[in-house]
Amino acid sequence: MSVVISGTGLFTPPEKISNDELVACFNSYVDKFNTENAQAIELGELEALSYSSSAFIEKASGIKSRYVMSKQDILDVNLMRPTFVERSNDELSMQAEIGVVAAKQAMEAANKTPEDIDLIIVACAYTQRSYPAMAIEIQQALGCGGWAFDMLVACSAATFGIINAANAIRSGTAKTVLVINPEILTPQINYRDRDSHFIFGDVATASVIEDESTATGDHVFKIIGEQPITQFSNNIRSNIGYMNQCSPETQHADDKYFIQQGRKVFKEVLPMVSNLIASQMEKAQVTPNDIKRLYLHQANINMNNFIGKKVLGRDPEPSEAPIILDEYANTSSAGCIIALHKYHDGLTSGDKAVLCSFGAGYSACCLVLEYK
Ligand code: CO8
Repeated sequence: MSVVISGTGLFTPPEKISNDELVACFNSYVDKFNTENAQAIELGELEALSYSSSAFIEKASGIKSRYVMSKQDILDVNLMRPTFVERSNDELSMQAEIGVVAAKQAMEAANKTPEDIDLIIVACAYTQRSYPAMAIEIQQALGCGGWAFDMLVACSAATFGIINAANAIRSGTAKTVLVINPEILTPQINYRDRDSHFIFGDVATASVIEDESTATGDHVFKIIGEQPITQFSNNIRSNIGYMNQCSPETQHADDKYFIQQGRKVFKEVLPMVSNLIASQMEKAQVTPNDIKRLYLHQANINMNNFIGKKVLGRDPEPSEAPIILDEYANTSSAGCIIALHKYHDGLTSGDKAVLCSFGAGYSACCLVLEYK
């Protein structure tokens, strides 16, 4: 039995924030903070804050803009966070809503109807509530049967989700699976933190996974190699969770947002990922010359350039290792799926590709694909 990715979908939020807009708000906050705390700063009791800069952001990360679910309040210096009207239990929740849009597109691309889907996996960095599962809400919204569950693996959720889907198909517990990645990340960004205020955006992606024999989509990728890997690290961390309210004194502390040691992540994750891809290519008997696309996790352009060079043994052409983080920023697990969704033109039957995620945990996952 061969399992394939037979269709993908993408929901892009309607609002976009440029680096200049984000930096202007951050720098207004810096001015406000330094003015309000001038005396303490003068006395050496507090450190003055420094400006952020669009030039730094673009050079250090490659990010130029990001799409968001709530622009106005993120750029309001007195708020600096998205705000959403809480929906009633009878309304479709926001994360389910954007997941449904991406899922419908993926089903259309794969020529599938809701009746064909018998498993839905919502795989992402955060779910907006603990239960009922977002996946079960989406199952109802789409009118699918079968079963559904949520899983969280930070930036590797989508690829780990695809592997879970493939295993469900191989075991016979499902025939056609939707893996949905509704990544609403902006609520977890500390917009007052210069090191991380620029990193993430919101998005949703979806993929249909099925047996090769039932696939009729126009762009079908057969999974010919797969390996997830994890290794514990505190270098990317968020302590947000259901027990926070039990410690009221630290309930809203900065560690409840996304925090990372970016340099350490860079240094530690690069060899982990390069080795993982090399081992999977060897196992699938695929050479660097065979690889026509590298669909990599979209966190940092310098990281992707490094991995691309390591895998191919030369600098990849832009078309070989598509970059979407310039426009979308880091969208956690959805990033490599956006690249796959947008950049499959020009592939011909038999071409090989690598789909690879890496991020918090640490967690990484490499799928070797063959274009059908
Ligand atoms: N503007 C101007 N200067 C700045 C800014 C800024 N905004 N920020 C930092 N600087 C300064 C620093 O103060 C430092 O100054 P100095 O040299 O005087 O000390 C200098 O710039 C260099 O700082 P860094 O060393 O931190 O800069 P880097 O070149 O390392 O770039 C990056 C920072 C872009 C963060 C980079 O380290 C990076 O991308 N690392 C890899 C990160 C990565 O891949 N992380 C994966 C995390 S994503 C994930 O797993 C998903 C988690 C779940 C989703 C969470 C949703 C919220």
